[in-house]
Amino acid sequence: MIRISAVELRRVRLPLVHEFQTSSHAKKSLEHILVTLTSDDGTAGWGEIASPSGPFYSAETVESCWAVARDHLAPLVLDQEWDHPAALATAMAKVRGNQFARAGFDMAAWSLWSAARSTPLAQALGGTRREVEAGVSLGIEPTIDDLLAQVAARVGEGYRRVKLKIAPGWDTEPVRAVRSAFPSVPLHVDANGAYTPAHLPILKELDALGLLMIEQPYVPRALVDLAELQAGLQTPICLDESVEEVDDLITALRLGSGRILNIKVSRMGGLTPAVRAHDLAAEHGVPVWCGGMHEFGIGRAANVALSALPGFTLPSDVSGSDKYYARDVTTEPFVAHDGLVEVPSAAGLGREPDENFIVANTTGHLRR
Ligand code: OSB
Ligand code: MG
Repeated sequence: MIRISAVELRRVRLPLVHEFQTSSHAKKSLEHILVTLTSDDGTAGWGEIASPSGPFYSAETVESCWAVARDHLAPLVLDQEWDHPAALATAMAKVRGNQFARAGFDMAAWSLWSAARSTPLAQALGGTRREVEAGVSLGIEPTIDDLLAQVAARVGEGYRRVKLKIAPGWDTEPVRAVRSAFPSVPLHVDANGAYTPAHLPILKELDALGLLMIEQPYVPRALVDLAELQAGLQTPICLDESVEEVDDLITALRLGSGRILNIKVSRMGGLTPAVRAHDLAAEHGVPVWCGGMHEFGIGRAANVALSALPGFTLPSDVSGSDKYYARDVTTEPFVAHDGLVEVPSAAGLGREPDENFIVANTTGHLRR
């Protein structure tokens, strides 16, 4: 049995190398919370709470995550004995919602558990790949020329597919421009819930552009409307914000609200539910890929390990660290070569936190 004797939370702020804008929010820097769980025998596990600062992607914020982590998750984890991360995740599921906050703790539990068993995290999760295919997610740019320059740079670096953020007013025109400049690049769009059934004519135009998928066209809970939309489109709908719980996926599969699933460790509350979503999607023949929240190296290690599972048959949003940060929180960054990211083969997370760099960028710290 494992017993956690210390929990540490650190808020760390890093500037993005390139400002990122979606239909729901814009950001120049990120503040994520690093979670360290230390067991009785001194083994440490690291996790990352990757919530955006404002409640525009999900209901969570850095402040809400900090409060829930400090007042609910840390005491709960210090009180438990567990033999597998799934057992701790079951205990933490007493906390409703707050997936980003729970994900940081669940990730740290998996990291600790796999390190204690001298097993690479990917293998502990059931991963089978040695490298994963990386796609890139491009924000809304000031002009179409700026967007084309971004696409050219990323395609030049070898990324396997390009995802474009869209919003009403920034959709068919930029997508057509990218499509005609890069006719053979696998392309998909992500609306972050910005459209409604009233926008059907635009969605039909996008449907004719040969996209891999249209990600989250409607608001998260519009599962019935999404099913109606999917029935009238050739292009698969990919669900992101709609699936916060495995039960949301059960509903979406029953209704036919989409044909592809973006699994985000953060959005679903950790690696434990992410693996369950992967297994359920696989049973239904639904391809999955791993989405990102601009994670630092700790959360990125979890994303890369998860992407090694067999159902992740589409390129994931696991770009190299350099696409986001001049310097990462791990001593070794993640690197994409020819659109592939190597799955760490060392025990545990496979990346070491760069403690000096973390301390230098810490904006808040607590130990329990
Ligand atoms: O919808 O996938 C999204 C970033 C912030 C909020 C929402 C999303 C994203 C991304 C980032 O697309 C992808 C990445 O981490 O590379
Ligand atoms: Mg998305």
